Amino acid sequence: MAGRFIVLEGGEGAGKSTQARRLADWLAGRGTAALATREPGGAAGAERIRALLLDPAAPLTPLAQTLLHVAARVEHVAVTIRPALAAGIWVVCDRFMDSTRVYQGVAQGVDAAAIEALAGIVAIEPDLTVVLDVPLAVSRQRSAARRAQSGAAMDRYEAMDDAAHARIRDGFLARAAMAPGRYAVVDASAGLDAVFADLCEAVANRLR
Ligand code: T5A
Repeated sequence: MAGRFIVLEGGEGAGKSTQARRLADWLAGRGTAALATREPGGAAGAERIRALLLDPAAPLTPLAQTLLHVAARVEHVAVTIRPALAAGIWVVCDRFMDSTRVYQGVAQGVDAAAIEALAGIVAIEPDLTVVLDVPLAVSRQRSAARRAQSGAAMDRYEAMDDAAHARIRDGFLARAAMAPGRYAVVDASAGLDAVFADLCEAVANRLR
C-alpha cells in the first residue's frame, strides 16, 4: 500500500516545522508509519543546496533560486519521498512546490508557466496540502523568537519586505481557494495545541 503525501505550507513562523513533527508522531501513534521532512532539504545533497539558498550573502536571481529549489526538490523526492511512499510510509513535508509557486512566482515575479513546467519535472503533487495561515505581525514575532532561540541570522526570505510577505500570504490562500478538495486552511495564530488539533482534524477528515 502506498503512503500518503501531506504538505504543510504557509509564511515564516507559521509553525510548519513544529506541527510537521507532531503530525508524524500522531500518525505513528495511530499505527501509521510516518516521516517528517522539510524543504528546501530533506536529503543530504538537498540540504547543501538549502544552505546556499538561505544565505543572504550569496546573490541569486529569482530564476536561479527557482531552479535551485527545484533541483533540491528533485533530489528530495528521489532519495526520501518516493522511497518512503513506496514503502507505505506517510510523508509529512514542511513546504513543497507551492512554496516555489508563491515565493518565486507570486512574490518574486518568476514566470508562472516556467514554474509549472518545472512542477511537471518534479512530477508528484501532495494528496493534501494544509496551509497554516498567520497574520504578518505574528509571523514576524515567531520568526524572531526562533532566531533568538537558535542564534541564527535572518535568512534571504525572512529579509523580504512586508509587501512581499503579504503577497506570499495571499498567494497561499489563493492556491487553497482554487482547489478546496486538495487543500485545508488552518488558522495558525492560535496556540500550538489548538493549531495541532485543527491540523489533525483536517488530516483525519480528508485522508480517511
Ligand atoms: N522557500 C522554500 C522558497 O522561497 N521557495 C521554495 O520552493 C521553498 C521550499 C525556508 C525558506 O525558503 C523559502 C521559504 C522559507 O523562507 P525555513 O527556515 O525552512 O527556510 O523557513 P520556514 O519554513 O518559514 O521556517 P520557520 O522555522 O521560520 O517557520 P515554521 O516552520 O513555520 O515555524 P516553526 O515551527 O519553526 O515555529 C517558529 C517559532 O514559533 C513558535 C515555535 O515554537 C518557534 O519558536 N511557534 C508558536 N508559538 C506559539 N503558538 C504557535 N501556534 C506556534 N507555532 C510555532
